[in-house]
Amino acid sequence: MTDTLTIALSKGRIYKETLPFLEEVGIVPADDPEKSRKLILDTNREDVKLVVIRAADVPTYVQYGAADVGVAGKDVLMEHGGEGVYEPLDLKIARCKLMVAGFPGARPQRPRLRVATKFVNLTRQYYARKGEQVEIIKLYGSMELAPIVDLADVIVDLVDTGNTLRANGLEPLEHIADISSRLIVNKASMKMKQARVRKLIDELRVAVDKRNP
Ligand code: PRT
Ligand code: MG
Repeated sequence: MTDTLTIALSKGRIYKETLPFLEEVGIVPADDPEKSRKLILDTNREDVKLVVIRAADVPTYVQYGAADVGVAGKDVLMEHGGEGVYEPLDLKIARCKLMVAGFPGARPQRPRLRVATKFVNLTRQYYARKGEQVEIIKLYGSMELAPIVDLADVIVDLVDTGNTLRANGLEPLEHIADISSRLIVNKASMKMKQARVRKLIDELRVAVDKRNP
Protein backbone atom coordinates (compact mmCIF):
# COMPACT_ATOMS: atom_id res chain seq x y z
CA MET A 1 0.00 0.00 0.00
CA THR A 2 1.58 3.22 -1.13
CA ASP A 3 0.29 5.34 1.71
CA THR A 4 1.83 3.19 4.42
CA LEU A 5 5.05 4.44 5.93
CA THR A 6 7.30 1.47 6.74
CA ILE A 7 10.08 1.81 9.31
CA ALA A 8 12.89 -0.77 9.43
CA LEU A 9 14.48 -1.54 12.79
CA SER A 10 16.61 -4.30 14.26
CA LYS A 11 15.92 -6.10 17.52
CA GLY A 12 18.09 -5.51 20.52
CA ARG A 13 19.75 -2.24 21.40
CA ILE A 14 18.56 -0.30 18.36
CA TYR A 15 14.92 -1.22 18.92
CA LYS A 16 15.16 -0.52 22.65
CA GLU A 17 16.78 2.86 22.14
CA THR A 18 14.58 3.91 19.20
CA LEU A 19 11.29 3.04 20.89
CA PRO A 20 11.22 6.09 23.21
CA PHE A 21 11.80 8.35 20.20
CA LEU A 22 8.98 6.73 18.27
CA GLU A 23 6.68 7.12 21.24
CA GLU A 24 7.66 10.75 21.51
CA VAL A 25 6.53 11.33 17.93
CA GLY A 26 3.31 9.38 18.49
CA ILE A 27 4.19 5.95 17.09
CA VAL A 28 3.53 3.01 19.43
CA PRO A 29 4.09 -0.57 18.21
CA ALA A 30 1.18 -2.98 18.75
CA ASP A 31 3.55 -5.85 19.66
CA ASP A 32 6.89 -6.28 21.38
CA PRO A 33 9.30 -7.67 18.74
CA GLU A 34 11.47 -9.19 21.47
CA LYS A 35 8.52 -11.43 22.35
CA SER A 36 6.56 -11.68 19.12
CA ARG A 37 7.71 -13.69 16.13
CA LYS A 38 6.03 -11.32 13.74
CA LEU A 39 8.33 -9.60 11.29
CA ILE A 40 5.85 -6.85 10.45
CA LEU A 41 4.41 -4.99 13.40
CA ASP A 42 1.35 -2.79 13.32
CA THR A 43 1.40 0.39 15.30
CA ASN A 44 -1.21 2.63 16.87
CA ARG A 45 -1.17 4.49 13.56
CA GLU A 46 -2.89 2.79 10.69
CA ASP A 47 -0.47 4.34 8.20
CA VAL A 48 2.75 3.30 10.01
CA LYS A 49 4.25 -0.22 10.13
CA LEU A 50 7.51 -1.54 11.50
CA VAL A 51 9.63 -4.28 9.96
CA VAL A 52 12.01 -5.95 12.37
CA ILE A 53 15.08 -7.37 10.66
CA ARG A 54 18.78 -8.04 11.17
CA ALA A 55 20.78 -4.87 11.82
CA ALA A 56 23.00 -5.38 8.77
CA ASP A 57 19.93 -5.74 6.51
CA VAL A 58 18.33 -2.38 7.41
CA PRO A 59 20.20 -0.30 4.77
CA THR A 60 19.34 -2.83 2.07
CA TYR A 61 15.60 -2.73 2.86
CA VAL A 62 15.67 1.05 2.76
CA GLN A 63 17.87 1.21 -0.36
CA TYR A 64 15.35 -0.87 -2.32
CA GLY A 65 12.32 0.87 -0.85
CA ALA A 66 11.07 -2.21 1.00
CA ALA A 67 11.09 0.18 3.95
CA ASP A 68 10.75 3.96 3.61
CA VAL A 69 12.93 4.76 6.57
CA GLY A 70 15.13 2.86 8.96
CA VAL A 71 17.50 3.11 11.88
CA ALA A 72 21.00 1.73 11.43
CA GLY A 73 24.39 2.04 13.09
CA LYS A 74 26.98 4.15 11.28
CA ASP A 75 29.17 1.02 11.19
CA VAL A 76 26.50 -0.83 9.24
CA LEU A 77 25.99 2.18 6.94
CA MET A 78 29.70 2.52 6.21
CA GLU A 79 29.91 -1.18 5.46
CA HIS A 80 26.84 -1.04 3.20
CA GLY A 81 28.12 2.05 1.38
CA GLY A 82 24.97 4.16 1.75
CA GLU A 83 23.81 3.72 -1.83
CA GLY A 84 20.20 4.79 -2.43
CA VAL A 85 19.65 6.19 1.05
CA TYR A 86 19.74 9.59 2.67
CA GLU A 87 21.05 9.93 6.20
CA PRO A 88 19.26 13.02 7.51
CA LEU A 89 19.56 12.57 11.25
CA ASP A 90 21.99 11.33 13.88
CA LEU A 91 19.83 9.81 16.62
CA LYS A 92 22.86 9.70 18.95
CA ILE A 93 21.87 6.30 20.32
CA ALA A 94 23.66 2.91 20.49
CA ARG A 95 26.97 4.77 20.64
CA CYS A 96 30.29 2.99 20.50
CA LYS A 97 33.62 3.14 18.71
CA LEU A 98 34.91 1.27 15.73
CA MET A 99 38.44 0.18 16.58
CA VAL A 100 41.37 -1.95 15.61
CA ALA A 101 42.14 -4.21 18.56
CA GLY A 102 44.75 -6.81 19.34
CA PHE A 103 47.37 -7.91 21.82
CA PRO A 104 49.32 -4.94 23.11
CA GLY A 105 52.87 -4.87 21.76
CA ALA A 106 52.40 -7.93 19.56
CA ARG A 107 54.64 -8.08 16.50
CA PRO A 108 52.96 -9.24 13.32
CA GLN A 109 53.90 -12.82 12.54
CA ARG A 110 53.22 -12.56 8.82
CA PRO A 111 54.51 -10.44 5.95
CA ARG A 112 51.09 -8.80 5.74
CA LEU A 113 48.99 -7.91 8.76
CA ARG A 114 46.00 -10.23 9.01
CA VAL A 115 42.77 -8.55 10.09
CA ALA A 116 39.62 -10.44 11.11
CA THR A 117 36.32 -8.56 10.97
CA LYS A 118 32.72 -8.63 9.91
CA PHE A 119 33.24 -5.17 8.36
CA VAL A 120 35.33 -6.16 5.34
CA ASN A 121 34.51 -3.14 3.17
CA LEU A 122 35.20 -0.49 5.71
CA THR A 123 38.29 -2.34 6.92
CA ARG A 124 39.61 -2.46 3.35
CA GLN A 125 38.97 1.29 3.01
CA TYR A 126 40.60 2.07 6.35
CA TYR A 127 43.87 0.31 5.52
CA ALA A 128 43.83 1.59 1.92
CA ARG A 129 43.67 5.15 3.28
CA LYS A 130 46.66 4.34 5.47
CA GLY A 131 48.45 2.85 2.47
CA GLU A 132 48.89 -0.43 4.32
CA GLN A 133 48.59 -3.80 2.56
CA VAL A 134 46.60 -6.18 4.74
CA GLU A 135 44.88 -9.52 4.45
CA ILE A 136 41.25 -9.38 5.54
CA ILE A 137 39.41 -12.38 6.93
CA LYS A 138 35.62 -12.21 7.02
CA LEU A 139 33.98 -13.43 10.22
CA TYR A 140 30.35 -13.28 11.31
CA GLY A 141 30.88 -12.88 15.05
CA SER A 142 33.13 -13.45 18.07
CA MET A 143 35.97 -11.57 16.40
CA GLU A 144 37.82 -11.41 19.74
CA LEU A 145 38.67 -15.08 19.41
CA ALA A 146 40.64 -14.62 16.19
CA PRO A 147 43.90 -13.20 17.65
CA ILE A 148 43.80 -15.71 20.52
CA VAL A 149 43.83 -18.69 18.19
CA ASP A 150 46.16 -16.85 15.79
CA LEU A 151 43.60 -16.72 13.02
CA ALA A 152 44.48 -13.03 12.72
CA ASP A 153 46.91 -10.46 14.14
CA VAL A 154 44.24 -7.89 14.90
CA ILE A 155 40.49 -7.40 14.64
CA VAL A 156 38.29 -4.52 13.55
CA ASP A 157 35.26 -4.43 15.83
CA LEU A 158 32.94 -2.23 17.86
CA VAL A 159 33.98 -1.32 21.37
CA ASP A 160 31.77 0.17 24.03
CA THR A 161 32.97 -0.42 27.59
CA GLY A 162 36.02 -2.40 26.44
CA ASN A 163 35.01 -5.28 28.71
CA THR A 164 34.79 -7.81 25.90
CA LEU A 165 38.31 -6.97 24.70
CA ARG A 166 39.74 -6.99 28.23
CA ALA A 167 38.09 -10.30 29.08
CA ASN A 168 40.02 -11.78 26.16
CA GLY A 169 43.36 -10.12 26.88
CA LEU A 170 43.00 -7.66 23.98
CA GLU A 171 43.31 -3.89 23.87
CA PRO A 172 42.04 -1.16 21.59
CA LEU A 173 44.94 -0.14 19.32
CA GLU A 174 43.57 2.31 16.74
CA HIS A 175 40.43 4.41 16.65
CA ILE A 176 38.65 4.25 13.28
CA ALA A 177 35.35 6.05 13.90
CA ASP A 178 32.83 7.15 16.50
CA ILE A 179 29.60 5.25 15.92
CA SER A 180 25.97 6.11 16.61
CA SER A 181 22.70 5.15 14.97
CA ARG A 182 21.27 7.19 12.12
CA LEU A 183 17.85 7.67 10.63
CA ILE A 184 18.03 6.70 6.97
CA VAL A 185 15.47 7.39 4.25
CA ASN A 186 14.87 5.81 0.87
CA LYS A 187 15.61 8.38 -1.84
CA ALA A 188 12.31 7.84 -3.68
CA SER A 189 10.28 7.92 -0.46
CA MET A 190 11.86 11.25 0.39
CA LYS A 191 10.18 12.63 -2.75
CA MET A 192 6.99 10.55 -2.97
CA LYS A 193 6.12 10.72 0.74
CA GLN A 194 7.81 14.01 1.35
CA ALA A 195 5.33 15.60 3.75
CA ARG A 196 5.20 12.63 6.13
CA VAL A 197 8.90 11.85 5.93
CA ARG A 198 9.84 15.49 6.52
CA LYS A 199 7.49 15.68 9.48
CA LEU A 200 8.97 12.50 10.96
CA ILE A 201 12.53 13.80 10.54
CA ASP A 202 11.66 17.18 12.06
CA GLU A 203 9.85 15.66 15.03
CA LEU A 204 12.63 13.17 15.66
CA ARG A 205 15.20 15.97 15.46
CA VAL A 206 13.34 17.84 18.20
CA ALA A 207 13.30 14.68 20.33
CA VAL A 208 17.03 14.11 19.78
CA ASP A 209 17.89 17.72 20.66
CA LYS A 210 15.75 17.53 23.77
CA ARG A 211 17.63 14.44 24.89
CA ASN A 212 21.07 15.91 24.04
CA PRO A 213 20.97 19.53 25.16
O1 PRT B 1 23.60 -9.22 17.04
P1 PRT B 1 23.27 -9.47 15.58
O2 PRT B 1 24.22 -10.40 14.93
O3 PRT B 1 21.82 -9.74 15.32
O4 PRT B 1 23.48 -8.10 14.78
P2 PRT B 1 24.34 -6.88 15.24
O5 PRT B 1 25.46 -7.27 16.14
O6 PRT B 1 24.69 -6.11 14.01
O7 PRT B 1 23.25 -6.05 16.04
P3 PRT B 1 23.34 -5.44 17.48
O8 PRT B 1 21.93 -5.20 17.89
O9 PRT B 1 24.23 -6.23 18.36
O10 PRT B 1 24.05 -4.06 17.18
C1 PRT B 1 23.37 -3.07 16.46
C2 PRT B 1 24.20 -1.81 16.45
O11 PRT B 1 24.43 -1.35 17.79
C3 PRT B 1 25.58 -1.92 15.87
O12 PRT B 1 25.54 -1.90 14.45
C4 PRT B 1 26.27 -0.70 16.46
O13 PRT B 1 26.03 0.43 15.64
C5 PRT B 1 25.56 -0.52 17.80
N1 PRT B 1 26.39 -0.87 18.97
C6 PRT B 1 26.65 -0.05 20.02
C7 PRT B 1 27.02 -2.03 19.22
C8 PRT B 1 27.70 -1.89 20.45
N2 PRT B 1 27.44 -0.65 20.92
C9 PRT B 1 28.48 -2.99 20.96
N3 PRT B 1 29.10 -2.87 22.01
N4 PRT B 1 27.06 -3.20 18.54
C10 PRT B 1 27.78 -4.22 19.04
N5 PRT B 1 28.49 -4.17 20.20
C11 PRT B 1 29.25 -5.40 20.59
C12 PRT B 1 30.64 -5.45 19.95
O14 PRT B 1 30.57 -5.98 18.65
C13 PRT B 1 31.42 -6.35 20.92
O15 PRT B 1 31.14 -7.71 20.68
O16 PRT B 1 29.48 -5.47 21.97
C14 PRT B 1 30.79 -5.97 22.24
C15 PRT B 1 31.66 -4.91 22.85
O17 PRT B 1 31.04 -4.28 23.92
P4 PRT B 1 31.91 -3.86 25.19
O18 PRT B 1 30.99 -3.03 26.03
O19 PRT B 1 32.34 -5.11 25.87
O20 PRT B 1 33.09 -3.05 24.70
MG1 MG C 1 25.34 -8.17 18.10
